[in-house]
Amino acid sequence: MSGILSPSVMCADLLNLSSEIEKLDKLGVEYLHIDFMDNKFVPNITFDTNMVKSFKKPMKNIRRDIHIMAFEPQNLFDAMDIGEGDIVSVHYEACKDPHSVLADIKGRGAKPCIAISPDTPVKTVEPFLNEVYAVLLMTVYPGFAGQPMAPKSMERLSELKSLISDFNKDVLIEVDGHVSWDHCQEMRKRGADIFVAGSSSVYGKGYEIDEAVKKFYDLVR
Ligand code: S6P
Ligand code: MG
Repeated sequence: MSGILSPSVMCADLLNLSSEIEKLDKLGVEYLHIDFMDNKFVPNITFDTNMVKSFKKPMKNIRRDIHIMAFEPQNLFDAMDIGEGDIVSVHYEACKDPHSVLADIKGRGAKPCIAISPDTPVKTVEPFLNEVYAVLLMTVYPGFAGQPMAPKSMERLSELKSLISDFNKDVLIEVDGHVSWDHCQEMRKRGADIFVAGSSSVYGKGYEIDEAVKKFYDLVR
């Protein structure tokens, strides 16, 4: 399978979000990465639930990749209008009962994913491999764009890939955090499938978005 791109909308031009989404859609980009933060699980706020819902309006083919950095995320699903076509990541560290939260996402017709922060052991995801579409491996500490890669991220990616292979599961790996021009190819080699691209690549300086997207696909396909 080819590498899948998910540009992080918190790094886009926030005053022109409709046209930013339309541009990605026209370029054939698969996903729009939407970071939701509750200012409790992480010390920051990005978009509210109504905004997360509104992102659907300008979308034709591109789909929402909703990364929820909030405690007990199931309380937000109605307000975000989660349903078919969405992929939705919830943090292992933020749910009392991750199994039921993942089942709730699936019940709405969306694809459930489990996210883990850099200090959570990779093996933690093992009990969820039967239930998820993807594991979202945080390669920075959740909360902010523009951070350096967290230590041991590449080793953790390889460990996750072999865990999934050992269990013979058809589960994708999404990498999120400093997925830079310099890192994305190595991440691909180590088993990443979905790439969250932000300020260290497609929304960095020097490229128009169409050139940046093409360059990214050239590196990971
Ligand atoms: C961080 C968030 C990420 C960022 C992404 C930005 O909490 O989950 O999705 O938006 O890391 O990309 P970059 O290249 O600035 O790290
Ligand atoms: Mg994210």
